[in-house]
Amino acid sequence: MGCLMNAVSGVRGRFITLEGIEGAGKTTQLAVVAEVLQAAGITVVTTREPGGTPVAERIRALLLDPNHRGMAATSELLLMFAARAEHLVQRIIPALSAGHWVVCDRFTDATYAYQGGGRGLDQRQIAQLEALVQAGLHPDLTLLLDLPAAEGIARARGRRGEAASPDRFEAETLAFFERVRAAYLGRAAQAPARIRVIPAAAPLAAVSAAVAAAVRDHLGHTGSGVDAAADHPGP
Ligand code: Z5A
Repeated sequence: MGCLMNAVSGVRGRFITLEGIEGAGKTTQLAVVAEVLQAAGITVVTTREPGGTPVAERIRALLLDPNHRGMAATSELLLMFAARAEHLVQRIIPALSAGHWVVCDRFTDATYAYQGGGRGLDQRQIAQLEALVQAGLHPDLTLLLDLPAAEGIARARGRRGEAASPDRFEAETLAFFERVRAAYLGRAAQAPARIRVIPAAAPLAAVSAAVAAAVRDHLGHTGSGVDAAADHPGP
């Protein structure tokens, strides 16, 4: 724990996360964020949660496996944070400490939205795990891609194809994703300086333009930050 605190205090790069219900366009927009930052001369590490390291990707496979549909919600919560602990120590903190910017597809806001809003777990328990695992490290900027749950589900279904079987989260109900969306919007209302809500039901070009503008705005506020080292693509 002491080691993590020391590592966090040495962090120099910036941490940007993308959030939203399934099909919101996070994976698509991650590339836009990376492109804007790279054009500003910043070294970018892209990654995702759950996942981003070999151990965390193994945990991801457990979490998404539709054969584990009966997994207890508390087990799911602990696995999310186990994957996150590994991801932070092995990948995110070293990258930030090297002065790189990390752009991550989902982070702890997803835990509040899915395990808190979706599964109904106590937000205070999530906050305790967040404090333990993150030791005060939080995203500097979060882009919340917001769209009606039914639309996100339809997009995700279209992308994977009607014939393919859904993973453990994709198999959830519309009501589940509506609770997740509401929890995300609730968090955005509580942290408006960090979480920028981007309307994501708009055509792709409009969403990409809004995402690029939000990142440029953030760059303007940070006055950042040129690092000409090599690029490090994520998984
Ligand atoms: N989870 C959790 O419960 N707790 C946690 O703490 C964390 C995660 C970290 C895996 O996440 C699951 O883990 C996730 C929550 C849970 N499950 N769910 N649901 P994931 O991020 O890997 O899986 P996902 O949310 O299902 O991602 P996704 O379906 O890939 O969605 P996306 O990345 O947001 O969307 P996309 O792939 O960029 O776009 C989807 C399709 O829509 C694709 O065909 C695009 O071309 C299309 N698209 C994108 N934008 C547009 C616009 N603007 N118009 C039209 N079409 C568009």
